[in-house]
Amino acid sequence: MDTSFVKTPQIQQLLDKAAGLQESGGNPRLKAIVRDLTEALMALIVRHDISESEFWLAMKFLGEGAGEIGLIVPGSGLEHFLDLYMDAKDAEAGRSGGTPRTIEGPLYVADAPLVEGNADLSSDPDPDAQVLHMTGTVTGPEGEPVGDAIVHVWHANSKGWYSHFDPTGEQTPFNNRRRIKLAPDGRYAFHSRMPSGYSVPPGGATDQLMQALGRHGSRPAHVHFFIEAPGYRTLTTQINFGDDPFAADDFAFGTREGLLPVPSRQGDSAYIAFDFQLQRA
Ligand code: MBD
Ligand code: FE
Repeated sequence: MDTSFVKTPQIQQLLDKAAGLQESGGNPRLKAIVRDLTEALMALIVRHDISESEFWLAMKFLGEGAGEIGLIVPGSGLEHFLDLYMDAKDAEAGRSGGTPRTIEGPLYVADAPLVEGNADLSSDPDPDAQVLHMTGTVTGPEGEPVGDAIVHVWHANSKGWYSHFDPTGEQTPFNNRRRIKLAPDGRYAFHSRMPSGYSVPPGGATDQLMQALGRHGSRPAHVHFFIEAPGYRTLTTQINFGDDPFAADDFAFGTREGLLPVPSRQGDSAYIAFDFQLQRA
């Protein structure tokens, strides 16, 4: 996008004054960013010849959609852009390898129960769902087991709802959320009830935006992870189920090559073996 537009002296003056550049107080980095953000928005108005009614429609959308900003950000691709930007900076710094990072999303909750051994993530029965058994290792760059890792894991229930964010109010706090402390061999194992894919709230701001773009607001079934261990870089990632109809069409752009295992489904159970590799800090 060409962000240049004809800036008259009045517009320059307006930009500088509005960003506080003529004041000695305030935060210099923020001033510079606010100035450039405002200029970029002005350029957008000019480039698309945005009318007043379109402008105010956009402001209304931002105001009323603020409660769904956590969905609008991944839906817009911006959250995945942060992954790509971090990847590019890593490549430039000669850092590579390990399990790919991908978006956190808006539904993590800190301080989940800390458990050890073969962990049961479920606090609620969810009786119609298959049982998911997930196992694997956490290793470092040389394949060494990372024994003192903590694996934060969180996922939806079989209706696609996350505990703490379930509009039906049916879930126990921290259902399908745990922090798993690994044994010295770097192996993890947990079981829970199979999650379903997630869709944005019908009629909400994100849904309206997706419809206006001719898109949908659905994600494949997936499981989120943070993996932290002393001396290693914390990994934010997730697996998406490779056999989900949305596996190749995730509205949040959270699916990535190498993060799409296909569960082995056998009767009431489904199995996923997945190994994580961390980078050194
Ligand atoms: C999710 O479960 C999610 O992971 C993201 C990124 C957005 C919406 C719901
Ligand atoms: Fe999610």
